[in-house]
Amino acid sequence: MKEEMFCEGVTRRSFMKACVTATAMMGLPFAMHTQVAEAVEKNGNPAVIWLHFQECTGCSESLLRSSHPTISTLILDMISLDYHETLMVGAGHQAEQALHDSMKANHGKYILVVEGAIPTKQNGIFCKVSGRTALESLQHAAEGAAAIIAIGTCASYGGIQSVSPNPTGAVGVKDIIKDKPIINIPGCPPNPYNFLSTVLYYLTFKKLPELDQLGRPKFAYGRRIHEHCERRPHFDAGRFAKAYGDPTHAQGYCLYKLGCKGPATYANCSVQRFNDVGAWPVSIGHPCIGCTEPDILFKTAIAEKVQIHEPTPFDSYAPVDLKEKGKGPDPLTTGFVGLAAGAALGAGAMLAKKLPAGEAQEDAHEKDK
Ligand code: FSX
Ligand code: SF4
Ligand code: F3S
Repeated sequence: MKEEMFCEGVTRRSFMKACVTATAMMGLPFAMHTQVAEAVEKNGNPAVIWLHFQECTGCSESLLRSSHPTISTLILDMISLDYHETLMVGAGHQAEQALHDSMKANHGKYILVVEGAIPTKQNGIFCKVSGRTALESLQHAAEGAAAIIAIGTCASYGGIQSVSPNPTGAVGVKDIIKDKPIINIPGCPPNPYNFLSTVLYYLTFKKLPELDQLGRPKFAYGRRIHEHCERRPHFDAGRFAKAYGDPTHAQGYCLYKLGCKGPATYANCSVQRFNDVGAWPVSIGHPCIGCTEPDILFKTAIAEKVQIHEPTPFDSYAPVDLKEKGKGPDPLTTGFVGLAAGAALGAGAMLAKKLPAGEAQEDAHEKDK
């Protein structure tokens, strides 16, 4: 039987699955996924202007490289992407015309997405597109925007360009635009689901999601990744990887002693993994480098250990059954996590998994040394 399509390249089933995932991520009741889906169908296609400044385009890449059910297709079908320098077919005057026309026709209504930092020294001469500095382009495009999404750590806080001595005076959108609602979706690059969920939230409720003090949606950045990391039972049991590639690393032990910043990093990548391949840095053996945190990424050495402020109480350590290797939640688990947000997780009942058999506990109790 031929599957019903939501749009070209996305089946209705995939579309509904993405709505369920996004609904759970937003911490909304399961039943609301139909409201989210209806909102997309009714209010979809808001005009979006996407500007690129100082960055590596990894944010767009991570969105476009998402595998089936093609989050990118879904996003690109939900919005009317009127201007995006690396995606649009037009170039030169044609592209400029498209930008001008969209800003005029959708004045006060379009969503402005900014990728990359904005250089401010010497009147911003370090980044120019079409004869205009990034500073001028941003100020001009922000004027008619209904809301601004700063995608990636660069647009949120300045990112790698702003690292001392910050030769170009790079800053994030919030440092320049003061009179518009701004949502930060940090991450270098950010998880495309966070962008998708933010757009869906806006389409469904016609307002911004609740933000934290750094302007990030609380539904995505409300908890530290350490709270639901698949290696957490090893942390609690005091088993740490000692070096890259040695048996402790290969067995999936906690990466804290290799410098993992998970205990101080607010993000959801340990729950809603990147795209559909189910990967995130810690799952593939690399310590979290705190890419969503302005004071950690590029400011703390990779091997440097972060302070543990809230150690797990002894009586809530994960059970250690010695048969199965620890493994994390799959994307379906997201639904449960989202729906149980604040309850189970807040109570410290993290997604504990059982641990491998017969492992030496020579590292046990070493973690605070
Ligand atoms: Fe920055 Fe995005 Fe890092 Fe790169 O463009 S957040 S350098 S992944 O791509 O802005
Ligand atoms: Fe996971 Fe890192 Fe926390 Fe270890 S320190 S449990 S690897 S987030
Ligand atoms: Fe970034 Fe750390 Fe997640 S580096 S992608 S916040 S694991």
